Amino acid sequence: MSIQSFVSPDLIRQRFSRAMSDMYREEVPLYGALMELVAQTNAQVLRDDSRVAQQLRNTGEVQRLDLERHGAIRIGTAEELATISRLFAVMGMQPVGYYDLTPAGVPVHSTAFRAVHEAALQVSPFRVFTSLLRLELIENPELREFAQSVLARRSIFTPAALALIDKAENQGGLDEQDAKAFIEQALETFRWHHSATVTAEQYRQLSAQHRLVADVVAFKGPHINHLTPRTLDIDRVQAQMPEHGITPKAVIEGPPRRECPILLRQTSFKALEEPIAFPGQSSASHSARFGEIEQRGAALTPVGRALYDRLLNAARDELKDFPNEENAQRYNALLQAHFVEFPDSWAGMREQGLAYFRYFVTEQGLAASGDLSVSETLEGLLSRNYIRFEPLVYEDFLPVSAAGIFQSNLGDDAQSHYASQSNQQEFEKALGRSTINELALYAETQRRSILECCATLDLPPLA
Ligand code: OOG
Ligand code: NI
Repeated sequence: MSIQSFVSPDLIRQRFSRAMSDMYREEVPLYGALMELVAQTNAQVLRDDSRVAQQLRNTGEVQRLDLERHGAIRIGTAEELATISRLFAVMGMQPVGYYDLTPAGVPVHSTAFRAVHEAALQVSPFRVFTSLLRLELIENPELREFAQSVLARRSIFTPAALALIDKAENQGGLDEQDAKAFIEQALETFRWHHSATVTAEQYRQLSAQHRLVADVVAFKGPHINHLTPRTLDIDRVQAQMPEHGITPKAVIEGPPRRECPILLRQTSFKALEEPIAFPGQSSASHSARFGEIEQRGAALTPVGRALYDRLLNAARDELKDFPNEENAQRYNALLQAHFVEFPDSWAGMREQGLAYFRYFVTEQGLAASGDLSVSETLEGLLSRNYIRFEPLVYEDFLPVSAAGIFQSNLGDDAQSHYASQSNQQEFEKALGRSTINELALYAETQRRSILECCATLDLPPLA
């Protein structure tokens, strides 16, 4: 079979992301309402704020905005994680970053599957935050063994999905017909199942250990638990949610509101109390699925990230409590006060090396391209307006924010403390490969953009 007949992994991902969105809209009607609210708000921001509109046009993000969403799943075993990694690879998604949630009392560690090259992200920025349950943290040995035995019996992939993953790996891709079948079959893994695989009493025990343990162990597969659209103004959406019958959590996770947004701001709301059926006649309810929105800003360098972490921790330390309904106003004020230290202009952030940027040749640059000296510097080209820059958008997640999202959706009684260290090695052993360092990806994209400018301007490579 010739290479030409394969559907590109980027297109498979784009189609899969759409199929998943359609499935989720059917399963969780509030998701449809949220998508509409976000689309309206984004259109309004693009109309009202010419600076933001121009920036998103320059970077091309405006074209991917409507496609942009992330989902999240929770996996039970190492074997499941290794296979999900192969499934995502068929769609050009790789595990980026390692997130340890145990310090926040959530017994999982995680990665985010996503495309890694800016050209691929442009076709579809679809991401899936994927957590692996750490059963070794369950203290009761009988319950732990029970959970292990339940998980060992289940198969979360359809036989056809497994066959198509093999086929894609062996052939190096999938043709049109196989790609279509793959999308249908892969989607089955993420579907919600109304019936539990354990008895009502076993569900109760698992749940008493941790709600998350029940959510992973008691069901047939890793149902997608939320699908998050990207908004251009999270405060505006948050303020309008109540009118649309949506009650968000009290505090927006991440940095405070700024002129020049950085990293990621997120808020979530409980979507559904689901009736579940147990073998036999009994039933109960389970809250598995929730809604979330996010606003993305600039990716930070290690220096910028260290500053962000320090200021966030300072605000939280001064609050002396987890942010909640009662202290939300004070928390926001503390965040604003501490983040005064973080420069709020793109130029300032670039000069201090706090964020990653993409560079573009300007009209003037193009006009001058034949006459430039080989000893040009980046700063020299910038100062004469031959090139300009835009921030690189953050494509990843934040562990403190993720912990806040987990907790608010699992219920407030879900906080526990685990005496365990972060274990990236163990996670990667389960995954069957190493995770990719997200900072290296941003640095490469920035570097590629500088090299492209040099090529366009007929200059030897800078930096
Ligand atoms: C994942 C929670 C984390 C985010 O956006 O940080 C997350 C989960 O609840 O499974 O989705
Ligand atoms: Ni999320």
